[in-house]
Amino acid sequence: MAFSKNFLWGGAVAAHQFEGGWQAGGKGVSIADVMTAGANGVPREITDGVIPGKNYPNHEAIDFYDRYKDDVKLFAELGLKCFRTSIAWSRIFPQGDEALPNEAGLAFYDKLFDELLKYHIQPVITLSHFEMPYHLVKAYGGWRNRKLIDFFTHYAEVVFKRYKDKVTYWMTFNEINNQTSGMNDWSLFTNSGLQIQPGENAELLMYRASHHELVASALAVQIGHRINPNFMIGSMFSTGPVYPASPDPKDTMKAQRLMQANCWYADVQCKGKYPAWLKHYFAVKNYDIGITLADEDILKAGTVDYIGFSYYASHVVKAAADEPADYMTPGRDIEVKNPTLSRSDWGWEIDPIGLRVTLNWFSQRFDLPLFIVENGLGAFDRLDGDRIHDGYRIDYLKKHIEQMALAVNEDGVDLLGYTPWGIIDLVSAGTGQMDKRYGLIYVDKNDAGKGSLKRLKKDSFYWYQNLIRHNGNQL
Ligand code: BGP
Repeated sequence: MAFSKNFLWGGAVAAHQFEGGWQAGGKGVSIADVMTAGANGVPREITDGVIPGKNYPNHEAIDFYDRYKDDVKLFAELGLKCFRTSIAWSRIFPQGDEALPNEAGLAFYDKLFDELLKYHIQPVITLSHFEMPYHLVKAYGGWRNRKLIDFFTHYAEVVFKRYKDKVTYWMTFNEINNQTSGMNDWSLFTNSGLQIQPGENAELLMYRASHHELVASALAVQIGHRINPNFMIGSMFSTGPVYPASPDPKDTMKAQRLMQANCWYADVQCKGKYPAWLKHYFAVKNYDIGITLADEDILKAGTVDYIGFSYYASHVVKAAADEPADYMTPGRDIEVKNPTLSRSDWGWEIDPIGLRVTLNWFSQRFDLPLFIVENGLGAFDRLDGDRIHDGYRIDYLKKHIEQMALAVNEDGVDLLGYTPWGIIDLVSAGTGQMDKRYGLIYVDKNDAGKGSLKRLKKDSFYWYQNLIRHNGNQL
């Protein structure tokens, strides 16, 4: 195995899932601050503002805000070359629509980036990771409103200018494609701040909101390159192959449709234009998305420099017996368990070869450098004194890195780096729980929000440390 000497071994987190300090330094309420913790199969609730007495796990999270120096020291000991996090938009613009930024919020990220750079760890930054000021939802209806393009690009410009000498790798929106595949209250809210009212067409609003985000993203790419031509500004998609359940061509047609539906954002962000099938779909559905000629020019001029993506699992689908001719109707997908794969405690299929499939798929289709910015195993960990023997996590990471190496060495994929998700235990985005752990560093806190917040190194910490030391050549 041979990774380039500049290969970016790292770890990934997102501001709202680990910072805490939800009101510190003048931070405004973000959409993550109005989501409760789920429990035992009960999904997270999106409340109307912050309601006293409810359990909001992101408010304290793991208190990185106050402990960042000690945590960065652990990342340095681990040997990270880069660290992927996001900027909490509501720290910089508490309401989202102010003219002037909040200096205390900007200063926090200055301190954090300086601390990382002190140990030669490159910050890799997402501008919006399931996060926006809640005020933009209440006052403007989230991304359904075109005005958000101005608010977002203003925010992007402010942080690009401020950190132009500290950050090279950026991403605009985290898993921007989640809203199409999810199409439920949670995915629409976290991706676009959409709250669908009775009688509204959720699909139409989702496409409109996505279009606004894509225009904002393309403008941000252009603004960023003007501020620092060396910036690498990427997209970020949630990915995973969709396999047909059988050799029946209908199942292949269904699988292909789902891949298209999941990856059209990549066509827009990487090629600068909407794919023909989707324009056709808008016309058939009579959806007025509001795509102007000026928007089309913006999309063309603001294509990304690399493709960042998350990879956790693959999927298997089957066409319905009465599958409609367009194979598109939302909510009609029949997901089938893959008999050849095992699953995580949360039922996510573990498919290392699927990562190689994904790397090849993106590489052939877009011919851009790739960056795996999330991958990992959410699992229950057990303490054994002060140790956590998480051999299952090591096994997961090892098998994925093996496939990654094959993609680089055998298939010629241009891969910039690898940042496993939740390098330190944090609040799960989907469940709001702490006990769905991804970290190589354990944090003493449970689902009920109790614990000392003490950090402990898991077995996987030492394993990854050794792997980085040998630049991936010693699994
Ligand atoms: C991705 C998100 C992350 C993260 C991860 C794991 O979709 O970008 O924010 O949370 O998934 O998901 P979960 O936390 O639900 O296990």
